[in-house]
Amino acid sequence: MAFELPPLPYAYDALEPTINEETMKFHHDKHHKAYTDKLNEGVEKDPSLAGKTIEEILGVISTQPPLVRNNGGGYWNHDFFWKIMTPGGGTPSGKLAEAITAYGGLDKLKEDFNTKGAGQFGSGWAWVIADADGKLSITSTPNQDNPLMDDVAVKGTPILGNDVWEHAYYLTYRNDRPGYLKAWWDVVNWDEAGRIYDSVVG
Ligand code: MN3
Repeated sequence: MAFELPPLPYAYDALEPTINEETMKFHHDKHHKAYTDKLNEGVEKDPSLAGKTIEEILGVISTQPPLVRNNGGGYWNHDFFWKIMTPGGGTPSGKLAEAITAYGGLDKLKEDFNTKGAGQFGSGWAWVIADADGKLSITSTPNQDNPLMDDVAVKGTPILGNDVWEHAYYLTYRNDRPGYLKAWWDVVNWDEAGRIYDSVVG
């Protein structure tokens, strides 16, 4: 069974002015669709991947060619990205809010995340991840790698992630990646991030 492009959970213009409609249309309909289609090409070429979930594929990504790595990562990362954004944003609550306090507070979390995202050379992602005990940390990955891959430097469960490829921000922010990173917090879906966090700590 082929992977399908998941629909955006809101309208293309719902995240304006943080992310504009044109960016969302290209990002979802062109970029995410291309990752989805190419992932399916890769899966068709390897019978051992038949019936596997995307998370299962990411868990054995060290055995896979670049076609599956880049597009499997791109498929998962963008599905996650749409879900952890929402119009109007919000604030962290519950166990996730407690974990952020333990980390050093929300301002520190944002600052460390923005620094990591701005410092990722070339294309990639910045992440807030949780370990099995629920401890939060900040990491980044190149290209479409993510912390679920079996061979990345820092593994964990993604709680938040921001796409720092130029296609994610260039139409509005041009070369100002730090400005995009700073503005992005206005559309973070803290309810969804909290649900993911709760699933980690049980
Ligand atoms: Mn992208």
